[in-house]
Amino acid sequence: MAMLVFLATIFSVALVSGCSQDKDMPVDCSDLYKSGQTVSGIYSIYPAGDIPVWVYCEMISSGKAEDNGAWTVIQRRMDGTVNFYRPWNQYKRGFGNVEGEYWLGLENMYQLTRKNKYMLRVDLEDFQGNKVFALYSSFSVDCETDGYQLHVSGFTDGGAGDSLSGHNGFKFTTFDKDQDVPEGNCAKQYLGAFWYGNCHITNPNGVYLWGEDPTLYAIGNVWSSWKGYSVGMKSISMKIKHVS
Ligand SMILES: [Ca+2]
Repeated sequence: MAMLVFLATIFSVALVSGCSQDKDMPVDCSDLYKSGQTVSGIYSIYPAGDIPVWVYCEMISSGKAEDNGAWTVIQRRMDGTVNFYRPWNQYKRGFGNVEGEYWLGLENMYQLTRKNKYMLRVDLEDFQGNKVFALYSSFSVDCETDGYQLHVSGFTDGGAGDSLSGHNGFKFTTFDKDQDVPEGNCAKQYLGAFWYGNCHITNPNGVYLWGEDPTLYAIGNVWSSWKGYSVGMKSISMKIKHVS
């Protein structure tokens, strides 16, 4: 029995990913763009240098400077087809459908942002077809043993207001891993998974609400600085761009 417990301990330790593995250069959508892949679509990238990860790349080469470049989509909701109420291991590894709704995975986000600087853009659309965005000049995620803590700063308003800076410095919480501020679990309370503080200003991985529902306060995929806590987004996507 003692040996079984010992083995189980070893096994659980081995499942936690390290913080500073030395691997090859990470490859993201920016690298693809530089190599001539200038069309938006699905590509495989190598955030950790060895294992391919499918991702949607938004390649934008016209318009304003803030739009241009190669954006690696790390989170996307668009039609409610994927369940985002999931456990820690799935948020760590990533899930969903890269052609539609998906989460790239916290470990991939950490691997991407630990070696290079990234900016973050959050695009939002409501069910009336209004589109806004929020831009952040710096985005990174710490390693798993640091709770995949979020670092986000440098807000520029694209009409959405700032619902994310208030999440800066918080660790990631799922229903089965509580790293938030309150005694309870914000993921359980608001049916999502996020860098919850006490608890949230935005809940992009919350329930797909299909619009406004005041009876379902703050559990939807809301961005409160734009539409409050009762209006779910038709689409929300988070994307990062390598900046030099
Ligand atoms: Ca808690």
